[in-house]
Amino acid sequence: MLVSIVLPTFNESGNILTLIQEIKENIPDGWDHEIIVVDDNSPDKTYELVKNTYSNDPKVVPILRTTDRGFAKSIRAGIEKASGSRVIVMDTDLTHDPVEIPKLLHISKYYDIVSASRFSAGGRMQSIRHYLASYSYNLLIRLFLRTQVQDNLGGYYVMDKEKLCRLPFDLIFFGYGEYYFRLLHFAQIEGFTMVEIPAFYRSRTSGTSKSRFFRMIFSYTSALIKLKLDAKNYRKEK
Ligand SMILES: Nc1nc2c(ncn2[C@@H]2O[C@H](COP(=O)(O)OP(=O)(O)OP(=O)(O)O)[C@@H](O)[C@H]2O)c(=O)[nH]1
Ligand SMILES: [Mg+2]
Repeated sequence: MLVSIVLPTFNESGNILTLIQEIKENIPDGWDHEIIVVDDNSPDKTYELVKNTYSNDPKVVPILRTTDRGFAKSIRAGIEKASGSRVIVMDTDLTHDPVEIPKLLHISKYYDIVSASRFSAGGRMQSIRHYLASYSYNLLIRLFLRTQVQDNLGGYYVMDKEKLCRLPFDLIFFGYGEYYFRLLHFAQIEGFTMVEIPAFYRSRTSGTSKSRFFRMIFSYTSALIKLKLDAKNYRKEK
């Protein structure tokens, strides 16, 4: 079986090689892999670094995007390129630990989406401040969308590729981390099965964060409201 791991990068030259190495060490027996790095023309030359380091490894596939920069759009480009029966998506700042990959893949035999969650029992985050902020905002998402999922912003998951491609990409893959609650919401409408496994999210140690707290609160909240409307129209059209 082939798993495609999609890695969106922007200025992650200090993290990406370590991450690829850690991913390779955690691919379980019985699985083949491809690692798709989708870089948005990072000024720190992340794309060139990956391309040159892995020029002899066909399992590492760097993609360079030069227009329409964006986190969710990069993930979409990676998914569209993926040829595995499973797709794993993870951040590249080493917050998402590849040690979860064997568990994710194992459980993906039984569920359409398996999400690595900070908030299910046993899940944690290195940064308490970040944990509390995300936890509180997740309560709002859960109230609003009535989702059973505890971590709607984690963005570390595995999905069955064929099921994933049934989702309305144009209504999901834009903006930033809020794309993940859109994905989960449409997956719920489709009746896909999902489960969370507890995970520990590490703190970034190299490079800088691209997210801005107040901008995020504003854009995520408007995304929540718009999602309700989009999802209603989507249900009607089906
Ligand atoms: N391709 C691409 N990747 C991006 C873009 N913005 C962020 N990323 C990547 O998306 C992941 C998440 O970005 P972060 O800056 O860590 O944002 P965050 O996880 O919300 O914030 P932290 O609390 O700092 O971890 C990282 O792997 C980034 O390199 C973008 O515009 N394009
Ligand atoms: Mg991060």
